[in-house]
Amino acid sequence: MTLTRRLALAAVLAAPLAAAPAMAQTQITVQHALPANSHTGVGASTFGQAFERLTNGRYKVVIQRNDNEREMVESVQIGTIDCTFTSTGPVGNFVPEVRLFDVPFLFRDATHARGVLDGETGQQVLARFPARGLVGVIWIENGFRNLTNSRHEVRTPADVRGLKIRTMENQVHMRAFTTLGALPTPMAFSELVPALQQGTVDGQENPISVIVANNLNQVQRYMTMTRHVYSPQVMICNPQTVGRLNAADRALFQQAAVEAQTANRARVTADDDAGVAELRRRGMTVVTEVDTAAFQAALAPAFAEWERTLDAATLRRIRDWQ
Ligand code: EAX
Repeated sequence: MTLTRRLALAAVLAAPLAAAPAMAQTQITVQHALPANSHTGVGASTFGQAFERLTNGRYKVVIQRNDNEREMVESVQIGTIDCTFTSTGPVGNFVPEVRLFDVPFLFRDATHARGVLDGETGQQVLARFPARGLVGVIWIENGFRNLTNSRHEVRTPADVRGLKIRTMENQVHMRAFTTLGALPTPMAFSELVPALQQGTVDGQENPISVIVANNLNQVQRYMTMTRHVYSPQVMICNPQTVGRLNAADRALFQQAAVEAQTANRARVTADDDAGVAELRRRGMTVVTEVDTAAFQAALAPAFAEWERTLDAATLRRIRDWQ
């Protein structure tokens, strides 16, 4: 069902009465969160266009939006959709090794993060997906996350204390906010805007790319450039979907994924470059001066815990990456 083979309508209409080889077209359904005009939407549509082009239309890629990332991963696992482009937010609940990359202040900058994910460590973590009934195809990204809220300017860790913050359904992020004295409330992205409107939570944290694409400035007054954690995204597919591709098509599939990665990262970089000015233009108060060392120091008990509960050797290898 996930990979429906159907006769292309054009081939049927054009077919002469005598038997002619009809072009069989295979459909692949890809879901992603966020609007089409966002880094994630651009990544997914680039993948779709590239794979259709590279296979001369033997495949049709259908792109759908779904702002519940846990649900998308579950759908890929059971095979009701073929692939998803998702943040790692909920993915550690399926593939625990992914949690390594959710540790705050682990990556210095985008070059560091992209280098680690495209290198040996990133590939080793993708290799853990099949044991969980998933295929990790390629790392794409959300970017560095920043804190927004509707109460007051946040400059120091003390300013975070007592804020009700929506987090993703992610143990590592929740632990970080608890350690800072905030009250983390995990929920799907689809529930975020209503929760901010109703005041169920005071704030949230997301990369500029997400804040701009979803107009979160309409429900949040203050943003602080905490860049407290790099937020990877990953393209995940159903094992049977990938397994049905022959070797040549598998290579084209990967090539299309690389094109998606390039487009996605370029958009995140552009959004980050233009984002502060854009959000100020939309009326947000943006704090750019942040005492990063103070936030890192405030997280010391959580870092000590992650050294014990996550793979300490790999964390060290990631930090040492040059
Ligand atoms: O993947 O849930 C989140 O905050 C994510 O960053 C967002 O949906 C994009």
